Amino acid sequence: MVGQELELASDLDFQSETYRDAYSRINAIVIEGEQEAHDNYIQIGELLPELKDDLAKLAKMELRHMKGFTACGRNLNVTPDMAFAKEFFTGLHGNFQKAFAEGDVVTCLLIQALIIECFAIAAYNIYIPVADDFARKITEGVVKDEYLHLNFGEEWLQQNFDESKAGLEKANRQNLPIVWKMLNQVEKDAKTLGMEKEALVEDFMIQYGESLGKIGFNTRDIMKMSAMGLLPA
Ligand code: PL3
Ligand code: FE2
Ligand code: FE2
Repeated sequence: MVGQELELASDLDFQSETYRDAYSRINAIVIEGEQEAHDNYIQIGELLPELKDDLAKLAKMELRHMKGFTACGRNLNVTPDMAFAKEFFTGLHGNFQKAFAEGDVVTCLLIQALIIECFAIAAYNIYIPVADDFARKITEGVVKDEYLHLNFGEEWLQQNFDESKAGLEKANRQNLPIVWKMLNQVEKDAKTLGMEKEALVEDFMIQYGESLGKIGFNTRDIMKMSAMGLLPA
């Protein structure tokens, strides 16, 4: 596996038109994702006023990530396709805003601190071995922070598990299929950057399943919730 990745990495031409075209969309997705993550943590802070300062710190990290990835695109002379990226996130964005308007902090945390962070952790870990030197260093720093963000969500949901369980199951059913759709949309461009969809799916499911286990779900629950991803969005 590692050998295969290294071989692929050496085949990549970061300056080619094909690579840069795919990067214009993937880079935009990551920039938009980090910006929305910032906004989401600020909003979660409004729902959890006692944790507002902690959440503001997480939000600030997201802005740093956004700037780091903006520099990665600039370094390759790529203009990020931000309109594409906004569209890419509409499903999760709309569901987050709806939950926020209802004061539904459990759904907000599931979308941002579990689903989006697990998606980011999987994507960044798969990207690191095939990235250009500049982007690799930035991404290595970013992914460490994402584990902290995931951990924040896990801890809050674990401490409030009994009251959150049903809400988490419902939010999982509504949002996991959207992630599957997003993965399919990004599959071709990710492959151009040397990232395989199978690896992304595998890393995402391992990370997400582990998180659900830490929060308090048993194996049977986790299997059931994972299978929900396969139902129509
Ligand atoms: C939360 O902190 C960040 C949210 C970002 C979401 C990223 C999703 C990435 C999917 C596309 C995979 C490509 C990764 C390549 C990195 C330049
Ligand atoms: Fe981030
Ligand atoms: Fe994050």
